[in-house]
Amino acid sequence: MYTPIQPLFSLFRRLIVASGFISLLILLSGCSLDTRMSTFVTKGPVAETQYNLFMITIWVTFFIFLAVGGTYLYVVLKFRERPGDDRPLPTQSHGNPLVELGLIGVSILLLVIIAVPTVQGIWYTHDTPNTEAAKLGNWYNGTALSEGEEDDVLTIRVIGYQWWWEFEYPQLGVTTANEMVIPAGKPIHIELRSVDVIHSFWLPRIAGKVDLIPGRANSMWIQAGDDFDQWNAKLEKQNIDLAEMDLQQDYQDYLEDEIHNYYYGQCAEYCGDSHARMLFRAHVVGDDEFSDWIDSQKQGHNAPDGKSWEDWYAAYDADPDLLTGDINEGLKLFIGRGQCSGCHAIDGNPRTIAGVAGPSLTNVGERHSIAAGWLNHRNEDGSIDDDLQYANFVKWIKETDEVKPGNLMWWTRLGNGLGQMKEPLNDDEIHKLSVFLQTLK
Ligand code: HEC
Ligand SMILES: [Cu+2]
Repeated sequence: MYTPIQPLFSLFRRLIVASGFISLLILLSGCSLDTRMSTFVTKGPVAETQYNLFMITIWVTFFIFLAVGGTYLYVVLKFRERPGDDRPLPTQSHGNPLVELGLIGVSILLLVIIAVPTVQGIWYTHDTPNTEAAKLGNWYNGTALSEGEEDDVLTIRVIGYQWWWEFEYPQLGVTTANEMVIPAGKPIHIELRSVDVIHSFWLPRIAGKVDLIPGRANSMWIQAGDDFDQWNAKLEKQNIDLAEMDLQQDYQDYLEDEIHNYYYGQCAEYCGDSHARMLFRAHVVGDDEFSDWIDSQKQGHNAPDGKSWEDWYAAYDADPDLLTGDINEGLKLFIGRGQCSGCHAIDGNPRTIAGVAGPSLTNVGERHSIAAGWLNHRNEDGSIDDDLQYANFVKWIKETDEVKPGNLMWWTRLGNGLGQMKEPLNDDEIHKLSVFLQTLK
């Protein structure tokens, strides 16, 4: 006997096969969760808390999916009409207090299961922990710490610009751009500001995103890797015989092997033309390396040829033509015809601006990328590929507008952007500027 239901069933069957296939594809495409911007392989307590909450939610919703979908499938298959079937329609009923109250009860229970860790997670990720070990005075061993800030945790002020990032370390008096250097295993307080539009700070492996909103001070905290107590607590849970171990040494090994690394971040809120090219990096290092980096950053740069800045500028003011060689020529272009120093600070050099029209170029030769992470010159082993770095500087100065469409080094209201130059920089000048920039380390 033909019923109009039958074609529906064969459609249904085909749909099941197709969706099974698609699910398999999705599963396979997700095989590698361990990518550099994965939120599944977390490196630190904030990201871990967020990951755990995500998994709890996934399991609860998966359970609901199975329960509802399973019941549905069971009923549809079991009570479907078969050929030659002449069972009468079952008695129709409506309303069953027991079932309805039961379902309400189960729904509330499931929501509570999600709500409790959510609220706990919100509390935990809101306030930067100020543990004894995290206090600046207890681990920072360089010379830059301001007085009276020994008991504070490290603060980094992150300022969003279209389409790059500024990182200020107010307690240590250092400013850098696009690549932040942070110590492993320490909570770090992050202040988020924006000078133009809304951006969003996102370092997937270390912490979820928080927006930078103009006229508003947002904050969050991040931490790369566990601190000693967190690490220790995890070992205890695994019932490892701690007496056998040199705990301090093993903790240091854990930081070095698993946490010290180069992490990839990204602006996660659409902010205009080059939003997709507004990346950043976090270089996670040990206490000593961090302290050395701060000191070198603070010291800034010397003049070329081992001169003091006083001598170099005296020579420059007397007769710039006597300062020869690519590096001198590059610096002359930087403060002269190129107008670079009108937008870029290089700490140490007294005639670069202290303003912030563009990223600080102090130690730009040490960064593993330029143009806010868009042009990379980092080797697998963490060193810098010098040839590539040179090529990237050339490319950036020469084709600024093509590398990052709309960027403010090219198009600027100040009228001194590279796109407004009457006579554009020629290849020889770009070569000299690039050689000079490479010496900034
Ligand atoms: C009108 C201001 C302005 C001028 C003039 C200017 N820049 Fe820039 N510069 C910027 C801005 C803004 C950025 C960030 C662009 C971006 O990533 O969106 C930048 C980025 C850079 C970067 C990449 C830094 C990093 O770490 O990502 C380098 C290198 C650089 N400029 C070099 C130069 C040189 C060399 C000159 C002179 C020939 C110059 N700039 C002139 C504003 C300026
Ligand atoms: Cu953006």
